[in-house]
Amino acid sequence: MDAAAIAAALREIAQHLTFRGENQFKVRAYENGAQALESLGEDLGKVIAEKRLTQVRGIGSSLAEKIEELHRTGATALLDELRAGMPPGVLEMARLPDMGPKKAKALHDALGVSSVAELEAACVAGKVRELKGFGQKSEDKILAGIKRASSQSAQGGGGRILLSSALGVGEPLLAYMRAAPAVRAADLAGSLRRWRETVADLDMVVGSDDAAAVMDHFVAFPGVGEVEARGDTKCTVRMQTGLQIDLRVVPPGDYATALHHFTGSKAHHVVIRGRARERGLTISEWGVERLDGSGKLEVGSEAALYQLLELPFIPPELRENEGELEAADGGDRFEDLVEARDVRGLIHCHTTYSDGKNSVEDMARAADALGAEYMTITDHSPAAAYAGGVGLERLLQQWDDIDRVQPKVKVRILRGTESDILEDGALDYPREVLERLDVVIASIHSRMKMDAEKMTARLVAAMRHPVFKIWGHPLGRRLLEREPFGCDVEAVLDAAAASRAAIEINGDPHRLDLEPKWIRLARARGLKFVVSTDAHSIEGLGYLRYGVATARRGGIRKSEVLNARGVEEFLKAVRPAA
Ligand code: DGT
Ligand code: CA
Ligand code: CA
Ligand code: ZN
Repeated sequence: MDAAAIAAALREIAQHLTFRGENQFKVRAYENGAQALESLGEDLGKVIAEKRLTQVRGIGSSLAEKIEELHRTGATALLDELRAGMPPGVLEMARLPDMGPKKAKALHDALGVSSVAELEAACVAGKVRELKGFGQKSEDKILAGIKRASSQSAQGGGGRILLSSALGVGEPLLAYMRAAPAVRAADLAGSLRRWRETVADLDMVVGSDDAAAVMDHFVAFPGVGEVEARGDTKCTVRMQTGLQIDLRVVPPGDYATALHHFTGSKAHHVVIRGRARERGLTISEWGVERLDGSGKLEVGSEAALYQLLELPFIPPELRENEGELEAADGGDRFEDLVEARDVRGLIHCHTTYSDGKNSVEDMARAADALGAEYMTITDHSPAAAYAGGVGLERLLQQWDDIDRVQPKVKVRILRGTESDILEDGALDYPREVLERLDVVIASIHSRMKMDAEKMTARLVAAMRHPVFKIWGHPLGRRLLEREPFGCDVEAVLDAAAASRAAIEINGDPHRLDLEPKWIRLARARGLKFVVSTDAHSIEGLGYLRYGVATARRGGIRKSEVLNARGVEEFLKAVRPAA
């Protein structure tokens, strides 16, 4: 079995374990292992042979054993046993949107359906609506979900991977390519350069006078499995993990226009090309030409390209035709979009007090090394028991710990919590405890499947609490795993605006929540934001860049980001007792 197939097997194990209601840490361990394999970037066989598997981040010793077994024999007893207990078709049902293991199992038990096709037939025959706890509405929803899933797989939607996994391959590849003597300029392009949350493949553009030499170097990149196509200017390879990489090599003079073309998006290009024609120009992947046939224009940069169209430079994160061109027409220059260097405080950090991997001291030292002015220690509250929610006594201990560590570091350590928004909209911890904290992030971690009306009421009620200051990972999505939960987002944003709560832009690459389309509506209401890491380890502090990119995609300006301000101003805006 190759790395991609083993990753799929590990994900299947994770789904079975979820199905069985096993401990979330165990489930997460398999998911992390799968992700580690997908972004391995080198030959798995070699890693195993050199006994380096446990050195890969996300792979512990027991997981390493299973991976070796799968690699060697193509099977593992655990998965065989799990499959015997649960037909694969039912697992597939569980993967439908809004379904999940519990519902799939209930349908399997009640109707005897063991595949998506059988489930669809049962819905069409009206059998689901007759079941206790289901009804007409859920029957319609299931049918809609089946439709959505099948159209997604028709578009190859199943093949997308997380941005962070793609960067795990793309960044080493970029460094490798730039080191080649024939390479004059190189960049990653496509959805990755636009910082989309998931990508289908990697795209790279290289400027060079010697395309053959560039391609020879490219196909020798460690981890390349197959060369799928190779021409004079284009080359496509597939990594052993299954990830496809498209390379385009152009003469250095064409570099800017080629990079622009391969950055996309297609939707942005459609509008840009229309504007070019209005100005007597035509833009294609080959460059910019005059419509009168007088030849190609020299375009030295993307900014110059936009200038030809009387537009300001539009940052790649915004190139989706989701309002950026209208904004430009309205006079927006996009110059003050938030940048990583604007961020002064690392927000939403977990420690070993709850489910983090590192101590308060380790996290603070790491924040120092990153040059942060302040950080918030915001571990889980007691209701999040599965994540080691911190009881009152331990919370007091943590405050002592912070006092002990503070003199040793430059970064100002703020006391906080990630307080669970309970089912009725109450916040976890008594109010007098919350008021003694510097920062409260309020998030939902449980009961995410309540109907949209109830969820809206729950959130609106939570936002009425005077201590509600930051709405953590707002819609609870987990990319490629879980849809955002249903609620009337606009009504909730109205409530946030009324209570002057800030919106978190969560940088965990599995979340990237709130997403750009809602960020734009939040901005329109004058809401403020915190760009967070949701770090559960020292490495997790590096998630800031994903938060910043997501904020930029939503058009967020430096002035709208509370943690781009000094600590006193930040506290004035978020302190629960203020
Ligand atoms: P992905 O790969 O689905 O995550 O998204 P992209 O945007 O990376 O799409 P991809 O890899 O198919 O193409 C990379 C860029 O190349 C795309 O953003 C724009 C450009 N491009 C590719 N095909 C076309 C096309 O048919 N028309 C236009 N105008 N541009 C294209
Ligand atoms: Ca792509
Ligand atoms: Ca591509
Ligand atoms: Zn959380």
